[in-house]
Amino acid sequence: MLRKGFFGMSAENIISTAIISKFSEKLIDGLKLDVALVGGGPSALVAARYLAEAGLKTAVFERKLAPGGGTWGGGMLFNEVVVQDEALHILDDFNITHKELENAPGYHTLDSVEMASGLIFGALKAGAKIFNSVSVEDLVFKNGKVNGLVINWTCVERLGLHVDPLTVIAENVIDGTGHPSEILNLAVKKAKIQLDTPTGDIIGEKPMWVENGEASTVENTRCYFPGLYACGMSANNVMGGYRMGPIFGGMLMSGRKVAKLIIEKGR
Ligand code: 48H
Repeated sequence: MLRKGFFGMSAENIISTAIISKFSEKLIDGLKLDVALVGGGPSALVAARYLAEAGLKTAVFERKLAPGGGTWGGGMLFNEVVVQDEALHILDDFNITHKELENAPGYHTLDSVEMASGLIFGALKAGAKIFNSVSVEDLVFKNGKVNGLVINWTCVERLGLHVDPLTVIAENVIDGTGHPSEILNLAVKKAKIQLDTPTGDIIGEKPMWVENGEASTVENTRCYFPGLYACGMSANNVMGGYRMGPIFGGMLMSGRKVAKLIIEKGR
């Protein structure tokens, strides 16, 4: 039996007020962060979990309604993905089920829907906040350092409405936007930043070479400008790594690595 709230508030008023006030609390709390992650793909979700677990105030800003990035669709919409031995400990930390291939030891398959939902759940349970349907459209850039993000609702972006954004201040920004490296691109084009790459610019992703792509994704996960890191496919793209298709160990290990770099820097 639903009861009336204080001052005779109706059930309709109680529900709407609760949602507006709780979301506002969450958003106001998220305006000043230790780490802001752009994109809620697998690498960023892994990073968010370990960062939050280490006590850093962490939030993920994801353009789509559902975080998870390219995880959900497996390979060509067959909703299974492959992960190699080296990344199994991360799946285990998230309690995600995996099974070794009998004919190819070292390779494991898992359900991509369990992976996406497990990573989202794990990041949230560790204390990271996820703001979905929010697009990052610009950076805060002050005193030669990236200082945060400029955000707006994705529907505002999609409809091309002339609505000014809001701002999030963050000590560390991670570009987890996948193939397009959107945030590093913004940094180069708008802030005229020279990234820490051989050309100062984004080199651009190369074609498929699984082993090489997996290794270079992890290797290229690092800081590219004061306050600005890249993980996952974004890190691969910025340094001109090879793509690897629907094997996800590199993404998971990249998330683990960027979290470790930021946690260690903080000590
Ligand atoms: C808010 C944004 C913005 C923005 C983008 O691509 P993702 O899944 O990210 P990764 O790098 O963790 O994983 C890559 C993997 O999914 C993949 O594509 C692989 C392994 N490909 C191999 C191959 O050969 O093709 O997710 C990125 C997320 C998405 O959810 C976007 O919606 C989001 O970032 N995003 N969110 N503001 N400006 N740009």
